[in-house]
Amino acid sequence: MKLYGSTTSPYVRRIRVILSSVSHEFIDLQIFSGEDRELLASRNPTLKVPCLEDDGEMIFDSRAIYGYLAEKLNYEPLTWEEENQLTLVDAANDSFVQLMLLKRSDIDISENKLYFRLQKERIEAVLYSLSQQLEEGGFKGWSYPEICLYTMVDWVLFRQLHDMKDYPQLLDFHEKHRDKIELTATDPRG
Ligand SMILES: N[C@@H](CCC(=O)N[C@@H](CS)C(=O)NCC(=O)O)C(=O)O
Repeated sequence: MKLYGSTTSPYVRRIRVILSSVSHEFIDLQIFSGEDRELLASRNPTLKVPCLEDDGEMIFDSRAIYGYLAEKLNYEPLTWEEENQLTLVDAANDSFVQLMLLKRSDIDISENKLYFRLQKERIEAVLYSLSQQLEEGGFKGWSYPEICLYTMVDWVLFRQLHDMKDYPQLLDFHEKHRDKIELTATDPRG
């Protein structure tokens, strides 16, 4: 089994955590240029990571990869509540990725533009909802939704994408899990 990704991507990291006890090869790519981008393009036309190669099959997108691995590893399927939790995390994570790519393209995202406002509004709405769920006892185990929430929060802190002090529940959640071996082993800070 081969996982194509990068060490910094929160979407890749969630799958690396799932694969931490499964024998696999991790192909660490610099996805935005050079030979690595060509390799990625030859495997995955969406040009995004992660993607997984197994038994001659390519699976694109962390959500599909999780479904594939869950079946293979005989995990319980996600409940609809967990699917919704994932959708929330993915929505905020995607908006963070968009804002980061805009910044890297030297676009001033502090301008009052519809596209920027929509991303920021979604981020706040989702972070608030996730905080509420934590307050109400949600995300209390350590399965896929918690792993995805952790890798997003940790990536936001690592990249300094957002001031998280308005979301103490998210910071407490982060603190609670940060020393787990599968998280220290996949820390984007190296
Ligand atoms: N829905 C995808 C999102 C993956 C994604 O956005 N990955 C980022 C890295 S964090 C990426 O490859 N971005 C490249 C691009 O947007 O061109 C998934 O869950 O796998």
